[in-house]
Amino acid sequence: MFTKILIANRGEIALRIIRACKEMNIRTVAVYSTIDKDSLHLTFADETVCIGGPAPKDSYLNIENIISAAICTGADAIHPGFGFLSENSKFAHICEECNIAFIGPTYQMIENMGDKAAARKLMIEAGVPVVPGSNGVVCTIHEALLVAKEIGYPIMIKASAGGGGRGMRIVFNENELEPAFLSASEEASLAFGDGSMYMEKYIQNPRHIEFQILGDNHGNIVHLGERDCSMQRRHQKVIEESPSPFIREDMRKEMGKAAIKAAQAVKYKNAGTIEFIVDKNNNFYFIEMNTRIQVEHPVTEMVTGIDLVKEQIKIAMGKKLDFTQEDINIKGSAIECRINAENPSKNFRPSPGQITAIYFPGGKGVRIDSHIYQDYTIPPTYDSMIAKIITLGKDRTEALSIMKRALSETVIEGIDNNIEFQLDLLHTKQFEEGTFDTTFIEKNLSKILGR
Ligand code: MV4
Repeated sequence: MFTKILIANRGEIALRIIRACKEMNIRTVAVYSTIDKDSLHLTFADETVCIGGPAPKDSYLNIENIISAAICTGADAIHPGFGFLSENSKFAHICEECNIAFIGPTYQMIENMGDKAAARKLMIEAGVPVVPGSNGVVCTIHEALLVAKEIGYPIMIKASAGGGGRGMRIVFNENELEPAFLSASEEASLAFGDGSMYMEKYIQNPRHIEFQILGDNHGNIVHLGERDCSMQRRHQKVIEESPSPFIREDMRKEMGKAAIKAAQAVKYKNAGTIEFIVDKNNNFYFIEMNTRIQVEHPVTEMVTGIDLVKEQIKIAMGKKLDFTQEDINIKGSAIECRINAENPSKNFRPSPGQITAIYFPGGKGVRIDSHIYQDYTIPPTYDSMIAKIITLGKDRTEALSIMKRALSETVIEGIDNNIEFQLDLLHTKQFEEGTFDTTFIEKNLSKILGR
């Protein structure tokens, strides 16, 4: 049993984790950078430790300082949240060696799934549908040309060490292949210290559907349904929802089975996400696995009633899952809108600064996950997400009407934000009908902004 958990993160996810700990009677240690000295996660935690300067590499990415803070405060475990060190296998390994539980999968799993070409190869071997493409890494131009000839253009070249849209190139014909391969590999070398590339057929206008997985240390693995994350801009999700408006029950069953198979193939432990892309003909393909709790986890919590962060902690303590796949029921429909300090009409330019007035909505079916408060100053140093507004309705129509009502009640003054943009998105025909894909915002930006 853990008696004290250190939260190696900041912002709303740090609050989210502290809240779970409090309800479980576990003491908490908040760590912070100097620029976060007035952050709410410090107020909520039992103890606080400053771990360095504002730059992530000096604090939230500083492994030595975080481990020292854990040892000094006698923490049994570290919850990494998302971003920062959450998918850093070296960090997870060091925690293990220091006898501090890392609340997440083993460092080997993080490493295996972080290598996207290796993950793809593993899924092919496990019989999980993947996009037609290379069997693992492609080492030479010669090999790349052969693979491309076999699967047909357009193709996508992806960095093994990339993920989340980084280090990718679309190639439309043979002439483009060599320069694209070389420049992408060069870029990946510089960015990730690893220039390995793999290839996939390019799926046009895909939808992004991900399955939430939980696995315990006793071999039990369940899925908690899907999240539709197709409403995104430049690989940043903007609205997420569960269930997906376009997936029918038979397809959900089939994708859920594939997601479980994928997680079983790596004997997955703790919370994870299997990402699929879905094409126009409803073919689905595994693309990546995320080995962390995700920003959009609340929509799954709303429709399943399961507290994912508490489950993560219980799993890390060695407890068995106390429900089976049959026990999991998806009830109602949940939508999450990410509220960012940014100006959508100025190319989504970040808008840090002081919040001068704030009012968050309430009422039936509304959940707010946020760390901001009156007079808080949003630092320019980190992500611009300042709140998540999540609504739950008996069906999608109700969840949507609650969201429109909730967003229209919200007041955030002193900084620019994307609330009006979110309202405009919710009122588009494509969102109302659930017919959007991952290219929707980029293709319709001027229309959405001009509403
Ligand atoms: C693709 C694809 C089309 N074909 N792979 C982008 C993020 C990364 N997780 C994978 N991504 C994509 N991979 C093939 N073979 C299109 C995307 C993609 C995308 C995927 C999910 C959500 C949003 C996206 C936006 C643009 C491109």
